[in-house]
Amino acid sequence: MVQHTATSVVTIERYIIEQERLHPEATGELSGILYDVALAAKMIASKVRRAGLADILGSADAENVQGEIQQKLDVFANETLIRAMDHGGRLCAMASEEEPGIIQIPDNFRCGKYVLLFDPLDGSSNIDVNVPVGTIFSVMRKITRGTRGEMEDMLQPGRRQVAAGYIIYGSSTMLVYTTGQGAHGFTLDPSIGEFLLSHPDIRIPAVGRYLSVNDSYEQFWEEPVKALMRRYRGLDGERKPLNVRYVGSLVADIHRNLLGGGVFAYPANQKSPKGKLRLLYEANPLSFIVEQAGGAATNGTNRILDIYPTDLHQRTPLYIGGVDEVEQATAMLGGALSNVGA
Ligand code: AHM
Ligand code: MG
Repeated sequence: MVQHTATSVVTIERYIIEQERLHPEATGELSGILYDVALAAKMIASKVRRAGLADILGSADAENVQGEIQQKLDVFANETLIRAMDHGGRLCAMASEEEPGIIQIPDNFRCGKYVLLFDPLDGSSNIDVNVPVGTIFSVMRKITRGTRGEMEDMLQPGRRQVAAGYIIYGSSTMLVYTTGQGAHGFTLDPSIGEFLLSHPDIRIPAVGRYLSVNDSYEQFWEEPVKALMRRYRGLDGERKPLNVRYVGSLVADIHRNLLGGGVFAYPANQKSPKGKLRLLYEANPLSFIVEQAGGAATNGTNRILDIYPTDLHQRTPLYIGGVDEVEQATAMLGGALSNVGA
């Protein structure tokens, strides 16, 4: 890794190029995908920042003062990502939480050797109350032989991701990504429109501080999950209690715990036996990042990154954060944790 001091000004473009130079065999295609995602992120950030003005500038499906048609933000984010990514010649297909099937590259554009999976605007129901939302993305190498991307290219276990990241649209906009050499964070400087390196080589604190869980589902949890949550809260006397913090916006909850330490849990419950969160668009990319930061992620019985997906929109229970807390989950839920940490 190229070392930078806390005061060097390093743009995301320069950082990606420097990382690429460490791999003489790299073709630059992956770097190109990351630039394009960063560009889409800036476009989405600019729109999200104006979200509170939607009523003033025009209502849904009506023309606003700029002559644009107002769109729901999640639809805008989805289309922005597709338009930013479909013509670069680096992808052979995409998949989005917002679309039922594979998104093919239009015939007039070249197909590349990667697939991109994304959740364009996670937590978008929080926009109305000015709570942070996020974009999550995952990049896999194409494994099938033809030119176009196929379902088999999408349904690969998360450990085969070559890059993953998220963007948090909060009090500032941040992009955190990994290509398997640590997790690095960049903050958007809106005055110059650049993502600047602000959090090189993020490490999740070894001592957890936070527990993020929606415990309004407690009545529907199985007994071992209830016991685990009592453990996290220090109610069984086995550990120091964690502090409960739940935004209800996945990227914001993960981001806080990544920097502050702790665990995020979205267990299965009797009403949602497979949990709520999506393996390919949410759990896999976030698990890759958290593992690269020295943490871990499980569905309770298996490491998230080892799960073989069978369906594009598959859901999974998720316990993700510091190794100690995730190990506690696997011990109490009957799983075995392998390959934790980076
Ligand atoms: P979405 O993809 O429909 O936006 O839902 C995902 C969101 C996550 O951001 C968040 O962690 C979770 O749903 C919250 O769910 P709940 O309200 O059940 O706690
Ligand atoms: Mg989502």
